[in-house]
Amino acid sequence: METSVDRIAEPWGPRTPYGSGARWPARTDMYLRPGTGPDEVERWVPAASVLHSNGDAMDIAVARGRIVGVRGRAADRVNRGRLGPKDLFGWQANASADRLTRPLVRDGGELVETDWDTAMGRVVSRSKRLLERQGPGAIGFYTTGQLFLEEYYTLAVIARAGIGTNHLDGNTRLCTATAAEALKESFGCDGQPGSYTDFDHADVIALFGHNMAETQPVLWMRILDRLEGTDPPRLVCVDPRPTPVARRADVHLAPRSGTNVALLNALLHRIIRNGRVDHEFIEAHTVGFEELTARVRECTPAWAARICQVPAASIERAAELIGGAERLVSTVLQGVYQSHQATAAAVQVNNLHLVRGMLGRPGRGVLQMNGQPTAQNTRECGANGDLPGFRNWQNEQHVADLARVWNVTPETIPHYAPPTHAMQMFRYAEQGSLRMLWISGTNPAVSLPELARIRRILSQDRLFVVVQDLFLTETAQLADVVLPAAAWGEKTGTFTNADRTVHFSGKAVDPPGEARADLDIFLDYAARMGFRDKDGAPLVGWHDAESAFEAWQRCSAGRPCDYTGLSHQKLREGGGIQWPCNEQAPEGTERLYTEGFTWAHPDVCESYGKDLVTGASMEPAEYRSLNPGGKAVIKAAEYLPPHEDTSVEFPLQLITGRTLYHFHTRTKTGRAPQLNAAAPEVWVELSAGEAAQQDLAEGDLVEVATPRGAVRGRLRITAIRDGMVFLPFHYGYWDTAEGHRPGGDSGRAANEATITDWDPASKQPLFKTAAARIGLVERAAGTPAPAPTTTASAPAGTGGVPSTTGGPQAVALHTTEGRP
Ligand SMILES: Nc1nc2c(c(=O)[nH]1)N[C@H]1C(S)=C(S)[C@@H](COP(=O)(O)OP(=O)(O)OC[C@H]3O[C@@H](n4cnc5c(=O)[nH]c(N)nc54)[C@H](O)[C@@H]3O)O[C@H]1N2
Ligand SMILES: Nc1nc2c(c(=O)[nH]1)N[C@H]1C(S)=C(S)[C@@H](COP(=O)(O)OP(=O)(O)OC[C@H]3O[C@@H](n4cnc5c(=O)[nH]c(N)nc54)[C@H](O)[C@@H]3O)O[C@H]1N2
Ligand SMILES: [Mo]
Repeated sequence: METSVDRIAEPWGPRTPYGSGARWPARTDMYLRPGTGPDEVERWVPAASVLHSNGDAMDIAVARGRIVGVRGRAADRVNRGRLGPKDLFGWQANASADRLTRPLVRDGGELVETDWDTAMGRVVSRSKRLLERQGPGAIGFYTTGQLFLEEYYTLAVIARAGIGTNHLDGNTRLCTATAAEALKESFGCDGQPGSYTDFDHADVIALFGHNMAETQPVLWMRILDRLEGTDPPRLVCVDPRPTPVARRADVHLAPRSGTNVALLNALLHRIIRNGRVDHEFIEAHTVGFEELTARVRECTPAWAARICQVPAASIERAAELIGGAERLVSTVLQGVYQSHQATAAAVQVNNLHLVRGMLGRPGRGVLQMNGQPTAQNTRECGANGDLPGFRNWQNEQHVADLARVWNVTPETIPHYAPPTHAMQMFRYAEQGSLRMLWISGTNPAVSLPELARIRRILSQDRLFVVVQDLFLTETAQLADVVLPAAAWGEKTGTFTNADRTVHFSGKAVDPPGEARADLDIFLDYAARMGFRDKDGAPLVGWHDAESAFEAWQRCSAGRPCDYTGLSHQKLREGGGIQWPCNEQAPEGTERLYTEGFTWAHPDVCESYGKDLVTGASMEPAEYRSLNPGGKAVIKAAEYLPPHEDTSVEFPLQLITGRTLYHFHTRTKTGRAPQLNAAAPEVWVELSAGEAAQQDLAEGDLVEVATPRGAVRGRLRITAIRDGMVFLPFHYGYWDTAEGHRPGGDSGRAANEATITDWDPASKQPLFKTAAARIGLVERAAGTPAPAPTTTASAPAGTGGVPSTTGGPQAVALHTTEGRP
């Protein structure tokens, strides 16, 4: 059956209900540029989405050398043909007239166009001078969760063995550092235990600080289809905002921000008290249960209710659902990772699964979610604060093994301390020990906390800044050298989604002008720098995406993220496959830990764990005595109050986050007309009660201020909890209508106001815990806030706010498989 739907007005499209344990029916979504018929498409090039971590598989439609649309792949395990609004419309940004097409260098204060030789020449001569005068510690690399596996691996080899610096991290630090840390703390190693197919079996699904409906809309479609089918699962949602998830939940807990640990400890308290634990599983597979029991003994629902400001009865009800589940799936995302006590809270969700034995079987899984499309690869390849292949920097044998793969001496690879995290790299730049920062695929002048400070750091004369991007972003405008990169659809590679599914993404069209694939830029740098291995052969011995993939396969061999059974060809032809994929598991691995926690053993684990309060790394001997047999670690945590709490001067909690239609700093979604129109400007959310108290109304222009800075936007009154203000963080000072406003304070980026503070264990910044005040700037005069009505920002009242629609430009096609 074929239907067409305005996918701005109806972001999740039509339902295809299915029952517990059945296969999710296919629904193929397609959007072609208006006026283009399917018969005009000359080629369909396999790819997957890069606008979230879900890995929606799609084909890119090409006609006359241009991308003209996209279509979901019905056979793929991840999306069974479905696409979200950003997948459907986001590709249009590729053809934007303001793409970077030539390198730029700063001359006499201005950025001017130049050729690649000149631009790379400057990067190479600065690198060599710094290496000679100050050593490798003067050079840092800040990358992303949005390049391809082949690119991260090449960058990791360049930084860790070529330059020999410890300063390499991704913006994954802002994104999924806590996911990685929580997995390491509980299971000894990164890698999602669960699988998306667990949603097909679950009888209870619990989402912790995860607005899945807006941030992974295709996975939410899977849950919606279960909710409409036979034996629907029960939903628990923990989120202070009235998200579409919260609206569908059987129990919605809306805690004060920063109180996740108190809430989770109360859930654990009830579950243990009521004997809803699997003693056999605990005995066979875990250590630490006694300590957890003691830690949560006093954490009654009534105690947590006071801290979280949610009804104790609701906590009890949630504990009953989770405690009674036979097939429990939990997901965790930024409401935990970017909030106070991030790692401690994320680990308690793992503990819920460990004490209930809810792992390693269909419908029993935890997903410490990723956010960015390729964040998993940043971590695997060691382009974040880890060594490649989940090797342990504190384990000499792991370092020696990596040195063997690279044919360098172990001393070449810095491992005297944990790899430097991004927040520390910016601190080193601020203090002056870091003199060159190469930024690829991220826009820190909008996405890091406390932007006035970030602008100050990046504009220093003594810091040489290289920015590699598609556009002249807020960050690129502060650079000394700007390198124009090819985008998704213009280059070839692979990447891995949140449930370990690896996809191939092909080159559909040529990049504009002289723009080059990130891989080619890194390879060019390696060649110009002349990096050698210990026998004098080139350190980076590959020359294209396929040979880079093969090099990575050698590095991943025998590791948890084993790619040896995959190839570009296999992925291109067969669609997504979950790692590990090797001789023992040639079709990939659906679930980890079906036979015990194999990667937690002291000899093989990626990390010995950290103190969740101080962040201090545990010593190998400590871990060995705690966990000699390599079981899962149940790590308890005490609730501690947030560092920056509300006060008389700053009475509101400030949280920040996303809306369905935009991706991050909008370099792509702001250039896609349908997406831009759905949420064209920043807004501010407040509850009706709070607004009445401050004498504010829908559409009023207000200012949200913290000790760091202020943001102005129009007010949207929603069903958000009292005492809280929400800002979307998407809006920098770049604007389609107004052009560039370089320099100065934007007044509309949420991060003007956020705090420089991070979780002690994962080092992830706390974008969701700060104190603020709000004040009126100008009355509305009848204009509502420019916030979508289809999402968490839906107006609390009904009157006066027109519904968000996309019109004829936003109509997509759906072909649905016959009802099972
Ligand atoms: N549309 C869209 N989708 C995206 C992205 C995007 O930019 N736009 N980005 C992708 C990326 S990189 C990421 S990381 C993910 C993020 O995906 P999510 O984590 O789902 O998105 P956020 O809006 O950052 O935060 C989720 C929720 O946390 C809640 N929250 C805030 N403070 C607390 C707290 O203390 N406790 C609890 N329990 N909840 C709290 C907020 O109310 C918010 O609804 O989305 C991915 N998908
Ligand atoms: N206040 C607040 N701040 C936050 C968050 C929050 O919830 N609240 N969330 C945080 C999170 S989870 C994340 S992930 C970050 C995201 O923050 P950023 O990574 O800074 O945001 P993006 O806009 O995705 O920036 C990616 C950049 O890479 C460019 N790009 C895209 N594709 C390519 C490519 O193939 N090659 C190259 N070289 N460049 C490319 C894009 O044009 C864009 O400039 O923001 C963080 N900041
Ligand atoms: Mo993220």
